[in-house]
Amino acid sequence: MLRSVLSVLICLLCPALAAADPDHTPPDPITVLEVSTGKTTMVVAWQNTGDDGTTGNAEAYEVRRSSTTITSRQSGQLVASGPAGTSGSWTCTDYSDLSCNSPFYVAVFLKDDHNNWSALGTVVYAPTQECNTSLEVLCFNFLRPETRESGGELA
Ligand SMILES: [Ca+2]
Repeated sequence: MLRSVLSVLICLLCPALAAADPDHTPPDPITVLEVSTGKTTMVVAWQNTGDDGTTGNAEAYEVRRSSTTITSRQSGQLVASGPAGTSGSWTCTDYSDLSCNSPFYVAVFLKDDHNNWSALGTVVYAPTQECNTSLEVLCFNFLRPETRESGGELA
């Protein structure tokens, strides 16, 4: 009798025990990051890490941009956010209406479903092109050599 009562109590504690041991492992930093620019446009593409390091799938991304270098998640301006792609997949975002011939630094961060944010990864310096060019860029025609080799697609 006592044993069965104890086992019921233990089972009742199971969810509480699980909740007491939340996920403390953030996604790995985004280090595979490619940025290209046109006169007033920018393409930011990155390879997603995971929920725990590179394992599992992260929940959401943030693209941060600044005219000076980015040293932490808070030091860049939030310019885009959305659901993270699966681990190892690429996500591409693009931007328009930027000032030509202007300095931009870009970094991407991922968070998991326990609000653990990835540390700072690669920061890319990507100034927009000269004002006398007509070159513009879009995710649509941003194809990476490694994606073509693997047959993968942009997320
Ligand atoms: Ca995690």
